[in-house]
Amino acid sequence: MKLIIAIVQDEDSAKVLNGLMSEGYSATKLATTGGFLKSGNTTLLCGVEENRFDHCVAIIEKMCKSRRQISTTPLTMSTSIDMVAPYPIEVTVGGATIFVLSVEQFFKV
Ligand code: 2BA
Repeated sequence: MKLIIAIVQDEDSAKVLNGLMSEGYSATKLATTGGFLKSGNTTLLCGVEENRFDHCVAIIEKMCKSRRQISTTPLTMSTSIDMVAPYPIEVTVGGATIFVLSVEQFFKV
């Protein structure tokens, strides 16, 4: 069994979950925050048997879009006095960021 940890954008999370549920997968949704943009995203935990792994990842890939976002990350300027100025930068976020772990044991009690 594999554990898929998928970080997706909030806008895509309902579609991904519906896609997974309708194909018989189980998933857990966590409300998370991206370290760079400091804005909300969604982390999905999904345990799948190895023979269904590719199918499960394909559903996540299909339902997630990449989007451009503007971040106003504070930029510290070194002058005689330290100044922090907002500096807009554009980044591309997602589709999905996926980590895959091998599961040693899985059971319910
Ligand atoms: P955030 O950390 O908010 O990052 C949002 C987007 O900002 C990233 O999109 C990337 O395009 C950009 N970005 C992130 N860190 C950057 C940096 N140090 N310098 C310049 N640009 C940077 P994605 O790569 O698609 O990541 C989307 C979200 O997935 C991230 O949100 C984070 O929550 C998670 N993530 C991505 N890579 C990760 C990793 N290696 N470990 C843990 N979480 C990760």
